Amino acid sequence: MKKLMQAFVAIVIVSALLLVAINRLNASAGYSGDNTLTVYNWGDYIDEELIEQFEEETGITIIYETFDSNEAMMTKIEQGGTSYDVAVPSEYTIEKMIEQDLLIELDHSKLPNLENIDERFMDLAFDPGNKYSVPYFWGTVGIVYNKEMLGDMTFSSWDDLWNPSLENEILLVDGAREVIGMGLNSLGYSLNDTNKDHLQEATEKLKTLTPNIKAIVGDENKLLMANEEAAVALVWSGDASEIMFENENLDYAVPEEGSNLWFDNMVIPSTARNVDGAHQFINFMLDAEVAAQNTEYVSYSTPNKEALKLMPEDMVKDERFYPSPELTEKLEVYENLGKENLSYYNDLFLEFKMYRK
Ligand code: N2P
Repeated sequence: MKKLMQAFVAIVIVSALLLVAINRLNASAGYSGDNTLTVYNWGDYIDEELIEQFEEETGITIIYETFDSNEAMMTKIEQGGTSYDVAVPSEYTIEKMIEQDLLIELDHSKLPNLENIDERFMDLAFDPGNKYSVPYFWGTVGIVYNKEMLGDMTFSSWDDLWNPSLENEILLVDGAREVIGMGLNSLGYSLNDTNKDHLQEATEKLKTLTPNIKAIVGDENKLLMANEEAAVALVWSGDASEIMFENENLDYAVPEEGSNLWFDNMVIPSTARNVDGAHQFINFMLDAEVAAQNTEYVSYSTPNKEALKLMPEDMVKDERFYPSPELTEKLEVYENLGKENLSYYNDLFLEFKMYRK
């Protein structure tokens, strides 16, 4: 009888221990939010195979969402409905998010692959010491055009877009800073101009471009240009690079009056639930092989110097997409102009879009 009692007690103890263990396992399997990671990135901005690879390597499930402008992304993060663990804003938006306490400081000890990034892209004015953000892709704003459809036309000046022979041939990227900025640059003003008269003047000038504009579009611009449904588009450099592999009649130019140099960096929003997983994901994307695969797939310019060594030479040596420091020095980086000025840019962009209707 005593033996039976001992066996019973042993079973009870073992069961209790098993229960505790199962609970722990459950907790780490996501019931506590530990095992998923919500990533918020621009559209067409990752090789999705890499998402699967990360999931297999870590056991973390990624919930992946996309946005098409800094403004849309930031509004969503401010509202806080979804808790994003990683996001990829551009420089002026990063500055704004730091100011509004929307980002957490990164733990560099968890990002050993950060050493793969070229110094040139570290410690920039919008985030000194990369306290809150690390480089993902970079590029310029310029004009992709179809040499075959346009004969010997070139785009050394923004004003070339106003050529009457381009009637209904131009696509514009759907970005307030990009389009208003193009208007400002074409008048010789800075991309960061906040003088209301200059901004009005730029908007009025843009309105006169209306007959030449076919559409204001997002990522569809690539398909339309690759299929020769338009002859010219104002784009981010990487979009041009991608479609130039598909259609050899296309070329890319940055007009001489100047243009925008931009940086998209990875950040961890303050609403993040899986801060450790977020660091793991960021470090994974900074790995040389991962970054090389991602860059070959997405076609934007990588700041990862170790990845460049693994990529095809014709891609890396192309000055149109890897402009030298001497060339990029002539370009302007968007500054955080403050809430009021930024909403003025957005209002003017809306006014311009309405005018077209
Ligand atoms: C990718 C868009 C890149 C955004 N589709 C440039 N900041």
